[in-house]
Amino acid sequence: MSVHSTERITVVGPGAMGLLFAAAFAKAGMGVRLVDYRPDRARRLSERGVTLIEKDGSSGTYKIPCSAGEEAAGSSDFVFLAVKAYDTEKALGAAINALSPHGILVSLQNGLRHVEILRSQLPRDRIVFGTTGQGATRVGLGAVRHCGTGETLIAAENGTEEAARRVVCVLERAGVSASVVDDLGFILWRKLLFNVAINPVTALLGIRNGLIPRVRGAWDVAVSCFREARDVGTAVVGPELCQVTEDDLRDLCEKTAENLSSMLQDVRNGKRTEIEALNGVVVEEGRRMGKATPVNRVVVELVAALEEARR
Ligand code: KPL
Repeated sequence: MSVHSTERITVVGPGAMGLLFAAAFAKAGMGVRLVDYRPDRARRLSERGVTLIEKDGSSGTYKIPCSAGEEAAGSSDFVFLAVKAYDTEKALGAAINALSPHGILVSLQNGLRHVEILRSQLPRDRIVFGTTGQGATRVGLGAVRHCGTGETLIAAENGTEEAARRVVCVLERAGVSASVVDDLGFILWRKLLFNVAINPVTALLGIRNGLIPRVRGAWDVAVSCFREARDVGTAVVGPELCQVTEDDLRDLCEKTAENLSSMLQDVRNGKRTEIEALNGVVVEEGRRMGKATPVNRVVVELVAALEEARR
């Protein structure tokens, strides 16, 4: 299927992932703009452009118009929502505002709860959900380092098959390889298993993803979080989640070895983390399903304490 070369894309949120995708679209010559809720930062980003440092160390700077939202109104065939799970509600107005009448909202966010929030505001066939294992580290205002390539999966559900295929085409034109899969619950949980293992351990120890499998204590805690989450997830989405193994976790740590996880970046930048949307959700769902999650519970407490101590 071909994607029309004039498709217009908006990326909401100039964090590491938003910058990575926006720069990839711009590099491929696609029409992309950024939305940032802070007008002062939006102006500076427009002036400076977005710098993408590739895995081989080469870099390019791309001029990408960035605004607080108003100029993007009604203009976009695809709006990529690239904000933290806890900012979903806050960013949704700007995202919906940027959509053209038949535009598609795309969310590759971490966690589970954003699904219901987005579905409460837009018809199901206007939203495409997915997950991405891309590793991106923000290295200053408007600058991002591409630190690894985990898989990007796009869910096609009843009514979104065509939209999902179009999203994959757009991503692939930008050099992001992606596949369509048919089980949203499965891929969200699969990604959650990786996030609950990698993110808090890297944030608490201050290490890159690649060190986790090489440091015994780090690996043990990561695997405990992973196993508890898989136990809960299996009860929620079904036994196929057992196919996700510790080898897959190790593989993602290796593919994103040089990355600073999003949670470690948040801690270092004194920002709120996604701990509640990740390990916190595993604890909540565990309670609901009658499954014990002691390690995830401790990890939630520790990351919350770290956030508080750094404030
Ligand atoms: O999703 C990520 C994150 O940091 O939030 C991974 C895939 C773990 C990459 O660091």
